[in-house]
Amino acid sequence: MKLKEVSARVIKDSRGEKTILVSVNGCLSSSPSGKSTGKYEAKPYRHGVEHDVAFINNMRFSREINKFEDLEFLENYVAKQIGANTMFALEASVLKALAKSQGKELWQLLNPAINPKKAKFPRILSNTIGGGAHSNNIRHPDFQEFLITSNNNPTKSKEINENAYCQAKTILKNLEQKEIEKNDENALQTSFENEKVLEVMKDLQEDIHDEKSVHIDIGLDVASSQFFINGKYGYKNPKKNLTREQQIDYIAELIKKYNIFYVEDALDEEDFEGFAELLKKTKGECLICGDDLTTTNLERVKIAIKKKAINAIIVKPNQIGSLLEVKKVIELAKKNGLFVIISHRSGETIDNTIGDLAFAWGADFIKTPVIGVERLAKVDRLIEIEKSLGR
Ligand code: 2PG
Ligand code: MG
Repeated sequence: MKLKEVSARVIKDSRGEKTILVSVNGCLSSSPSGKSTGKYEAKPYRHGVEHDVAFINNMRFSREINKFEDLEFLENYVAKQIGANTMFALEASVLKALAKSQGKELWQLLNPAINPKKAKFPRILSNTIGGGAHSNNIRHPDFQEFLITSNNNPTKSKEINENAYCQAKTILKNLEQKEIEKNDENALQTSFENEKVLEVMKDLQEDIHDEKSVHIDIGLDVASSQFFINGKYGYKNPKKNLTREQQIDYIAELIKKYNIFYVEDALDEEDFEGFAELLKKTKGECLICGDDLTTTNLERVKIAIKKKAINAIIVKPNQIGSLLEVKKVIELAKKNGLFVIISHRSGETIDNTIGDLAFAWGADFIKTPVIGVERLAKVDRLIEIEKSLGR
């Protein structure tokens, strides 16, 4: 396939911030953006979004792209001239155009060997109550995300997560005696401290079980690099400074007390050894996940595996930009028994590419709330795939 029409323009993401939209042969893709970003993420743009937009609009790429691996030609052409956000939007739109030209779905192009009757769908992991860097409440929990997940049937799981969200809102409203607002990724805001929110999550778990006979698991994104200052974990609500050892003990205690099944970025993004201690301490009872730690960067994933730091990994395509790299990261992670979680960013667009990536490459989870058009675009894409396969 020749790239006959390639263009780009600036659009606004769900936070109202500028991002890039790329069009290739009439197929569109756009990039999300993070707020609690990892230090080792690739730069989103080479010299700002406008520079990258101009580069794409002036591209003169003449080679044909006929399969996923041919993205390499494109990556050689754009080498170091665009940022990761632009690379993701460009590659995703090229692949959508290629899939269309071959009469295929994107997931089929991404994994020609997939068995669509048997391939599993990812479980939807939804931020339900939010704190940390995503909160604009003055007083808020220090942990960034209180997550839930149920099963791997997209249609049912969407309904359960939506239901749990409404129920969590009612619980918070009754306890706080005020209207509950949403944060920038549509999670519910509260002024409660971490443990109080975990109590709410426990109540939520019981309510959903009693009313719907469904079990939901509880997860956390601690996003601890955001409050790791001068070698200590500086909590504000309530105020306390924890050493690294105390942080490991604190998280391990919470995992036990609240039966938490998933904890992301419990330690600072530099502390592979701290992650390894926590993993050892929790004896595989909980998914100890890296996000800022690994930043979808193959070299950092190799270190994490070597140091036995994690048993789960967040994959955010725009942390690295190249979908060839994203695929390598997922393959390496799976080969080493890590659970794979493909994730949205806090600033999102209606792009649904990560739905196809998650299904095609066998991700165990997709991390996204089920509220708002930008997040639903991903969930609804999975449901569309599910329906098209008659499953
Ligand atoms: C995270 C994400 C998504 P951001 O930390 O996991 O919630 O946040 O996109 O701001 O990095
Ligand atoms: Mg995170």
